[in-house]
Amino acid sequence: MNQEISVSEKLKSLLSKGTKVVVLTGAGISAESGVPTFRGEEGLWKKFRPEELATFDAFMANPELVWEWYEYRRKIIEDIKPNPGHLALIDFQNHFDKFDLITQNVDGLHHQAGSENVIELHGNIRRNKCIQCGKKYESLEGTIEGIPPKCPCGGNIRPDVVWFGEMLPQDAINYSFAVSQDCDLFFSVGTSAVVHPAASLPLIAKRGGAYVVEINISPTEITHIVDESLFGKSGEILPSLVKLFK
Ligand code: BJW
Ligand code: ZN
Repeated sequence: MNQEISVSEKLKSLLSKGTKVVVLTGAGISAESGVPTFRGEEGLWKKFRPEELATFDAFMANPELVWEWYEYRRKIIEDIKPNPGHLALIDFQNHFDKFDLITQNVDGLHHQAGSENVIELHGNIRRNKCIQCGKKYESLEGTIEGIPPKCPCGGNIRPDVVWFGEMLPQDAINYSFAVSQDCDLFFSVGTSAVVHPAASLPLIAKRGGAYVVEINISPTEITHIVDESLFGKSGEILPSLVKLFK
C-alpha cells in the first residue's frame, strides 16, 4: 500500500538531494518479509532466553544448542525476500548525494534488495567464523562436519554475528558514529533502540544537530527525544516518503 502520509514541512524540506542522510534499521524493517523481531509479543525472545543463546558463554557452555538455534533461524530466512521498505531505501540511495545505511540486522536483506555499502553492525547470520583462528566462512565448505562444524584448526565454527558482551566491528561502529554525528537527517527505522551502542546513534545525530525521525509501529525508548515519529509499518511509510521526492 502506497498511501499519502502526513509529515511536517520541515521533513518535506529536508527531503532534497543535498541533505546528508543516515538510516539506521532494526528487525522491524524485515518483519514484513517474515523475519521474526526479537522483542515484543511476537518476538523471538518471548520463546528463548537471550542469555542462553546470544552470548559467547552460552556457545561455550552448549555449542550444539546455540548452533541448532542459528540453524533454525537460518531456515526461517532461507526463502525470504526484501519488502517495499528495503526497496524504498534504494530510492533513498539514488536520490541523496550523501546517504549511509546502517543496519543492526543480520539477515542480509538490504544487500539482497540492492543497497550498496551497507554497514552491518551485528554481523551476518549467513556467514560463520572459527572461534580459534578467526577464519571467516561464507559457506561451510572446508569445514569438518558436526554440530557445530569444526575448522581444520580444531576450533568450533560459530555464526559471524555479534553477541551480548562482544565488541562490534571497530570500523563499522567508528564510521557509524562519524556519519551520525555529521548528518542533517537521521531515520531510526524498526528498532526498539535498546541495544547499545547502536541505540546511541540517534542520540549522537540529535546532539550533532540532525533532524531525527523515527519510523515504527509503536513508541520506543527514543520516541521522547526524536523530532518526529511516523507510526506505521516501514514497508508502507518508507515508500510514501519516496513519493514525496520522486
Ligand atoms: C516495526 C515493524 C514494522 C515491528 N515496521 N517497525 C549501554 C547501556 C546499557 C547496556 C549496554 C550499553 N553498552 C553496551 C551495553 C550492553 C549490551 C546492551 O546494549 N544491552 C542492553 C540490551 C541493555 N550491548 C552489547 O553487549 C553490545 N556490545 C558492546 O557493547 O560491546 C562493548 C562491550 C564489550 C564488553 C563489555 C562491555 C561493553 C553487543 C550487542 C549485540 C546485539 N546482538 C543481537 C543479536 C545478534 C545475533 C542474532 O541475531 O542472534 O542483535 S541482540 C538483538 O537486538 C540483535 C538486534 O540487532 C538487536 C536490536 O534489536 P532490534 O533490531 O531493535 O529489534 P527489536 O525486536 O528489539 O525491535 C523491533 C522493533 O521493530 C520494535 O520496536 C517494533 O515495534 C518494530 N516493528 N514491525 C516498523 N513492520
Ligand atoms: Zn580455525
